[in-house]
Amino acid sequence: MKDSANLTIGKIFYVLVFFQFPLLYIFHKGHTIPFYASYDGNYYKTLVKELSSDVWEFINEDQNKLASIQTFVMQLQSKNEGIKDAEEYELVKDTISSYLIDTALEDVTNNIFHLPKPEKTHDYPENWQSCLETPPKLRGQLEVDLNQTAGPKSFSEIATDSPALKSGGHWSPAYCKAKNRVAIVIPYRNREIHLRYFLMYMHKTLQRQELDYQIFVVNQVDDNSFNRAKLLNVGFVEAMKQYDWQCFVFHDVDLVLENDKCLYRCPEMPRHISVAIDKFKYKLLYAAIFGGITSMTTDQYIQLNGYSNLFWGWGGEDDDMFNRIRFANMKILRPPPTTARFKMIKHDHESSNKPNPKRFSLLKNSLSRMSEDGLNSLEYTVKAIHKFPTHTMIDVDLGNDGRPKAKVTLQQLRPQT
Ligand code: UD2
Ligand code: MN
Repeated sequence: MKDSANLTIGKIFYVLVFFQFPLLYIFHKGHTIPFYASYDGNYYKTLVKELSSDVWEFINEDQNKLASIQTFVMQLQSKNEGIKDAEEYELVKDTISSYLIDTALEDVTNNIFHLPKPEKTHDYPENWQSCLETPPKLRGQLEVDLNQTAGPKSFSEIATDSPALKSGGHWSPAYCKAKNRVAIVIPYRNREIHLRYFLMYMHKTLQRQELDYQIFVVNQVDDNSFNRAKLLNVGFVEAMKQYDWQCFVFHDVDLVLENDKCLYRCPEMPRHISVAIDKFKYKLLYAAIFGGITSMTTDQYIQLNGYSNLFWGWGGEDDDMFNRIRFANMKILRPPPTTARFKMIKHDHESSNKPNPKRFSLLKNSLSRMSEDGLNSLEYTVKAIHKFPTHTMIDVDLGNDGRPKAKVTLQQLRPQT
């Protein structure tokens, strides 16, 4: 035992000395920041190489951008004497960085997506009293059991429990003007049990929150890999065709809120809502997490050009949205973990939603894709819109031009009734 341990330590040492240390040395050397007493014509190249990989990709992709950065840097140069110290170096780097991000965002603004007019708008009487800031019927911590032997209630039982539901799973308070008109968008394929648990608990909760809300289930009916982010874009556009929503909550079907004091409203900045989940011991997985449940105002979503359409399979689409928000200089808010508590239904990953091997390379160019990959490049075919009593289900074909195929047949993907 002892000998083999020594041998292993020896091997590690060997690897470190002969491979790792020289590499570290070279790597370190290559990144030494040169300080110039005065500028020479090439210094911007060194600076630009120090920028984040997002920005770097962005420059590489667009020769016009490269030319405009050169001009921009020349202007900086003519105004200054030279880079005196590390602090100044960082300052110039930041200036170039924000210049680049601003140019990218200009593209987003130029390509802005135009929404269709909704079929119908809200019709509360003008003189109606607004609902209270703190809805009076909230209960706080709730009993949620996602593992019932008899399974969740049926769709018709759920509808019977909420008699005031209007067609398509729309509800609004009949006694005050809701503070927010909220579309809940669920990316979906073949998870009927999850959907029933979700509806069985969430309708009651959202009603106690006194929201004007509707549940949109966006059902991917083609046989390509699952594309959560593109489904969310489809949900956004299709919901906006129906009603003048102000606020969007993008919601995994397998999460159920355990405390109704966590209000599904849209505050002034994009929000990550699924802060504390039982599966992760009610702790945030990592600081930049933006998966699970998020909310954004209609305007914010348009400004961000929605989600990317290019993430086929599991993972990365949420981090890409995190990057977009960061680039747009928005902040991410989170409700307190004491109320933003969720239970997650236990599940495996579907073979039609395998981890996407391209997610890492896609995430390197979030910034350069932002202005052209999203709402303004969205293409899909709606196959059917079902206005069930408990929810609106939008069957959508996301397209199949060379996209990875799921390893299941279309028949298997159809929801069971
Ligand atoms: C995590 C994120 C999720 C998303 C995903 C990566 C949390 C809590 N969740 O979820 O938001 O970023 O990683 O893509 O951080 N779905 C179906 N049918 C399928 C596959 C997926 O309906 O065949 C829907 C469903 O709404 C599900 C969601 O997509 O909740 C996310 O998929 P998942 O639950 O399999 O992935 P998970 O739990 O790792
Ligand atoms: Mn899940």
